[in-house]
Amino acid sequence: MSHAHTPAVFFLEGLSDSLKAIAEKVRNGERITPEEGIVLFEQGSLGFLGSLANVIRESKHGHATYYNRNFHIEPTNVCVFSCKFCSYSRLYAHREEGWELSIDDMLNIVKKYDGQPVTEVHIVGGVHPKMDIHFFAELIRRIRAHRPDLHIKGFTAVELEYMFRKAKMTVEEGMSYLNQAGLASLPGGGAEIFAPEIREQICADKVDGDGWLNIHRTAHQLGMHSNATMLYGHLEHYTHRIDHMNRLRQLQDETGGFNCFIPLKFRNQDNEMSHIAETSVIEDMKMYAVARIFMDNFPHLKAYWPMLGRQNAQLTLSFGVNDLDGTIDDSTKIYSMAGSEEQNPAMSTEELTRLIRQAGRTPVERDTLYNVVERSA
Ligand code: V47
Ligand code: SF4
Repeated sequence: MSHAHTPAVFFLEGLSDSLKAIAEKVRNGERITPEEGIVLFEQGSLGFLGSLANVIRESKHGHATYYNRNFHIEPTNVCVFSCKFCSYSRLYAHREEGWELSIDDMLNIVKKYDGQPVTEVHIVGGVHPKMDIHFFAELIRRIRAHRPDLHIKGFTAVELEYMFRKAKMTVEEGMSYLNQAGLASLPGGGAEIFAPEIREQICADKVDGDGWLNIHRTAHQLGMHSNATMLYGHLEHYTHRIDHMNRLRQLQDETGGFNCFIPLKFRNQDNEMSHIAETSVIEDMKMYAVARIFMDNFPHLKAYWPMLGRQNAQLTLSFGVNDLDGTIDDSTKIYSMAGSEEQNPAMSTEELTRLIRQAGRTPVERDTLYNVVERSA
């Protein structure tokens, strides 16, 4: 008997009743509860989780694996906050190691891509006490005037909360001001772990979980889209991961404004949490799979390859991931400083698409909003 569109049942043999019940729900396209999410983390084998995640991935996207031609701008590495996992934060105390770019400097970066087929600029950096909302609105207006077709995705909720507070603007006022200047989407950073008992230990002084969610809610209400991340593999327990994903799932039910979820593996080099061992590749793949199973209303699951390295990124494509982000220019320093696999996180489109094909998937170029980009050869 063949089931072309249902998962093979061989992996159900020998499973606990609760895992069988979860597999049945997934097969019927039903949502799993937070308690079931924890059971998956605690009891699900790598093979079981991968099979379930893959069923969902293929029913949503088939073999399509998205990538994006983008580049990053980091306006500064100076930061008023002191997240313990961040290899940047100490730089505020060592200002001589810090940099800050002027609007002209940043426009020159944009101009380097004139005539090149990039569709997105991703702007994200530290939280500099002197770079205010008007500075960034001007930057956005100048980028838009120079290259109107470029989608401007910028500023984590952490940067935004600080900008709005300094300018004495409400979240609504600040967000619509930047949106009118030309900010089109928000990246997913700064989410870390929402649960206060963990957040207080790893990034006590920046925006809290509710504040992060409220900034994304407000952006969605203005018609903007955004991403969401989760920093895992440090002090948190499975319950905190599920709580984090559950809060995102609830907001997504409310607004539908999230494009993708990006689990970020904690990397331990050169920061105040270096004593914490990094998670294994097996744990990483389980994380992606559970995310794909739990986050049923998130269209896309992204693996950020500069953090994982090329080979592990390839592996995620069998554990629910359908997006490998972009072909990023080498200006992305935050990750190489934290000890990520890729000291030079730039990959040509040819290399990225080859990697996707080698994993048995089909590369598809997308824009920020996941419209397929057709190019004549
Ligand atoms: O919020 C900082 C993380 C994030 C470390 O939306 C670390 O498309 C691991 O969110 N180990 C910022 N992670 C980056 C980010 C992002 C990246 C790519 C694409 C998108 C998107 C968003 O980087 C921070 C923090 O969670 N981070 N230090 C570290 N040692
Ligand atoms: Fe600053 Fe972001 Fe690093 Fe935290 S993670 S210290 S907010 S740059």
